[in-house]
Amino acid sequence: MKIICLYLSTLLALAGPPIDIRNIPLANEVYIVAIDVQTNPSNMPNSMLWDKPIALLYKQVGTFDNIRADVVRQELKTDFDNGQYQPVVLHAMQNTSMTIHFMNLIGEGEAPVRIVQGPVCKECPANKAYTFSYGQNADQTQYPTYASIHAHGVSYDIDQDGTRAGNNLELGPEYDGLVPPGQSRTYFYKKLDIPGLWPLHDHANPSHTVGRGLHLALVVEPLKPGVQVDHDFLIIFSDYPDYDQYIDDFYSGQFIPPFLHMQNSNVMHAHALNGYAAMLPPRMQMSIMNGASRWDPLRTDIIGDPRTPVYDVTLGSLIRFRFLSFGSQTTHSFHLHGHVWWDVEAQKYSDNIAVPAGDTREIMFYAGGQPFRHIANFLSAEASKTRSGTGDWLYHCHIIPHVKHGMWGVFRVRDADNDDEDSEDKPQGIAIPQD
Ligand SMILES: [Cu+2]
Repeated sequence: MKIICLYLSTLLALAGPPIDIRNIPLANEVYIVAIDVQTNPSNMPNSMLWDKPIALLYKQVGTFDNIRADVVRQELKTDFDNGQYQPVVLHAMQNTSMTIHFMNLIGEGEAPVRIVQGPVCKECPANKAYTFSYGQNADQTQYPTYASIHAHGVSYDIDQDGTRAGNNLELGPEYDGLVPPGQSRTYFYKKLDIPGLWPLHDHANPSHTVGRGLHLALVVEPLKPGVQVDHDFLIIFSDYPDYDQYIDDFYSGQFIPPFLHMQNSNVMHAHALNGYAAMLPPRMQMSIMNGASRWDPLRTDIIGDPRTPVYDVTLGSLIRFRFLSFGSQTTHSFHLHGHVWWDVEAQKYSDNIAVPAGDTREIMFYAGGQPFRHIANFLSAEASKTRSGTGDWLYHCHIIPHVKHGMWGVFRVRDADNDDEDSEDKPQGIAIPQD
């Protein structure tokens, strides 16, 4: 353990930054680009990858003047590598409008091309090389590079739908909500009439793009203010399909390269929270290398914090979590150890809430304490703040394989009055080297 501690300060794992909606300024006119970025959103060391996956991402920018695809691409890549990437979150008041100027930069500039060796599924012929490429020269029939923004929950006219469907195109080209590479258009949502959290995503080629990151969130604040919370956290669930080729066969204690297990293995997806996946197999391997056991992959003191969000909150603070799932294949869930909340939809207390794909949920509770409820059948306000107390409480999706594939993190409850115990000096372990 002492040896591990020597490496503390230089090898801290970079946890993804939590999204607190209270910190996102209100805006009713924004500029957003879509772009392809070759990056590694997991903690899988790059040496274990055939090639880094290509994420397809939105990025909010100040203006389209002098915008350069390669600059935007590099900024996103740097953010990802530094653990600073955040999905786009728009924030506006109820009954206002929203104007999104949208530019499709997918494939523009020095666009990445990704070669995948070997099959990605049992049905795929062995040794077939797959090429993902984007841009004007890409195979438009296989990987179209058109992009759009399709909004849930807001009021808009049919030509703002971001979707090519039915007879709409017969009305004219302006009714085509899709944007070719290098071009732009404006989406106008005339009224954000229903408060809450809404998903927005690409609808040009959603089966290819949404799982790879082409999604964002819109939070519409109610005109009548609700409960004042100390933190208003947002978690976006997603699952990158490009890790399918990595076999889930680490439990012998050694990672087996994927080309040795091309067929008949359980495939591994990267199940991500706010864009990052904290896969367990590399952490198990690192745990063993750091002198611990393969039962220790969740430990910060051995391997550092995960790349997924780590929530650092004070005991008794009132927390709202909002969830949005872009799961491409299944529902995800949020289970938090040591805490319960009132599940409005299920009309019961719960410590696990399912979030179906394309849907949203929200919960409220006191950190380390009781659930929050608008009725007075609980303990006094002060007493309700403590129930389980301080500590690093694990949170994770309760579809258990998704934990292994990255969908977990730490909800860190500190005692504000006890700085010694909760100091920053706790061991952080040796993080997984990215290369
Ligand atoms: Cu899940």
